[in-house]
Amino acid sequence: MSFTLPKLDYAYDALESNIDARTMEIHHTKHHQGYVNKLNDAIKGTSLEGKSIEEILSNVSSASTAVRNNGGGHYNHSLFWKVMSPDGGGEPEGALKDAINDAFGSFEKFKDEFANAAATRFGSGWAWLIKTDNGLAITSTPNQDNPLMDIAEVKGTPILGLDVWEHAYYLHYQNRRPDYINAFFNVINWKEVASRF
Ligand code: MN3
Repeated sequence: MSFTLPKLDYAYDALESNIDARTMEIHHTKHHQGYVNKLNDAIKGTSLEGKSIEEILSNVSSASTAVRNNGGGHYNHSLFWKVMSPDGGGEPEGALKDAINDAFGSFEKFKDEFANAAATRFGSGWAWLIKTDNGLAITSTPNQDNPLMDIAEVKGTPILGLDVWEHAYYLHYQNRRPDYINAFFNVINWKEVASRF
């Protein structure tokens, strides 16, 4: 049993002009596929073979650097593709909306805090909206780490994640990470985020 690259629910050009087709195609077929391949190589013949990705990440401190980087890469990108949609954007509704208001005061304040976490993550990494025992929280992680990992500073279950590695935006946005972050809000699939919540 090994991990496989998930198919996208939409075409590579479906998120234009917020995220360009070439970036989506390279990101999915080269970067994410690379994490899948290297993760499978890293767990082959070890006690991690056959375990779920969540199980592996929850005890990643005892695993190799290759498992940490590529296991995180596989989980993070699998979530990332799902929380975007060509029909995305707007604002969450229902219980998720209430939880965002409880945690951050308003949707606008949530947006500002999430965008700030994404913009200020130095170098490569991710910004997250996570579910914790005390409600929702925003955090960020370096490289391919995530809040499911036992080594994470802030732990929780990711319900929204934004990839701020340059490979996620450089072709279209070059150094303008804040513009990419703003565009991401136009494609967030709030229905998917709500179902994970
Ligand atoms: Mn990426």
